[in-house]
Amino acid sequence: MTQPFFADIAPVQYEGPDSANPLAYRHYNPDEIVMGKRMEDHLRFAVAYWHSFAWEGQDPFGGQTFVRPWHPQDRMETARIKADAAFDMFDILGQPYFCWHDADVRPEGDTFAESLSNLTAIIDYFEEKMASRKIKLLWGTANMFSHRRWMAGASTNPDPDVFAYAAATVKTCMDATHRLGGENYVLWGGREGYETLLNTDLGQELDHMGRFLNMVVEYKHKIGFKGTILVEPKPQEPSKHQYDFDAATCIGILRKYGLEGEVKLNLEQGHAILAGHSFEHEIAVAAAEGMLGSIDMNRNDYQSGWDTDQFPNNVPEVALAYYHILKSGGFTTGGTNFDAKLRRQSLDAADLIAAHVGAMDICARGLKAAAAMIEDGGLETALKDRYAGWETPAARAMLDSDFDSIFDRVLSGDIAPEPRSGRQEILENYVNRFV
Ligand code: XLS
Ligand code: NI
Ligand code: NI
Repeated sequence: MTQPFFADIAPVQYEGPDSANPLAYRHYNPDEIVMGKRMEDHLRFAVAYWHSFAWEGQDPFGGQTFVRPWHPQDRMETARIKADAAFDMFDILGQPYFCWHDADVRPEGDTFAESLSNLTAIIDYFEEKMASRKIKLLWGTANMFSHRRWMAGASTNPDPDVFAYAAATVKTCMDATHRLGGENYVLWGGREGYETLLNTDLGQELDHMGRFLNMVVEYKHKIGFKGTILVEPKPQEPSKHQYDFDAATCIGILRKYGLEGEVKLNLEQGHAILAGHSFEHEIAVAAAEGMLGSIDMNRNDYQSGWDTDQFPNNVPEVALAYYHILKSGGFTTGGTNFDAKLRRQSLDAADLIAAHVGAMDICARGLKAAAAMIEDGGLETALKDRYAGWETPAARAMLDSDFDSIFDRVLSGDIAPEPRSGRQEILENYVNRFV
């Protein structure tokens, strides 16, 4: 341990399902083989620097509740203490990845140049720490939503100076991600949207966002970054309306600006819920388009209607998410990033460890259930059966015909639709056998 914060917490071990130790893995067993692959390599867990180390416990009605050795976070000295604590936690959890925003890891400078030199110094520090560990960077990203300069958006800001600042910021964050061997680069447009159409030219803002995303891709190729560029959909919050509303909307935007072969999606459970979807819906939409990149695993409160970013705690839901991930071939450069934060009363270092341990166990159970469903094949068989009618030559030929010839067949009496059960409850009961 380099810092006293986690001093009395030992590295977390797999102890099996019967262990009563609150800081042991009961299901996450990195070396266990699931569908021919190590569990660690399936799940590819990442810790999110922002929620675990940068967030101080504020909510809309109250300020800081956490008191950490790295507070206040406005100095390089405390940024290093924060990094020490973060890497101590990575050593305790043993998860293979982490993720950051520039603003999480370095203090804001008085000028762009000063912010950059702070970032560079911290990236040097990370590089040093990573050299002696197996921890890797899943993704880096730029925080272009907290500072007041971003209040009307980053690439969609009506002020071209802010667009310029955003471009320069993303360049530095891509450079830093590339230097650390990051496997993806994420763009989440929290303020790429609007508060009111009364002051917003929606079409122009979208064109600027499309051009900006193309610049990201051009720069990726220029520097030889081999990772995946990911866009993270969210319907609203902080903006009243965000352009990257959900997976389907993002796919439309990416196609419109010619980026479908270059950019994939990072899907988050809480954002799916905010958009009125289930997590597996978002994953299945992206997978159907070959654009499933990575996931931000968390859980939104189903009553409060805002982005509560809780740690996952629902095996059936997580199992269905991994079912669609496995069905699409599993992660390549992506992984499971815990974009999740403690409740603001959870003050202790042990709370932070327990939150991740529980979440990793929930995901491991979900993965095992998903793999068992795939190996059993029950859902796949039911799906094939439901669409079996399309296997007949007449049905297939219909797709290459036209309305008139279809009309003739229907009129001649050849076609007589017989409604069939969708068997939803039977299928739900089937899933419940595995979770
Ligand atoms: C916020 C987003 C954010 C992104 C990274 O709701 O989930 O944390 O994942 O900017
Ligand atoms: Ni989020
Ligand atoms: Ni997220």
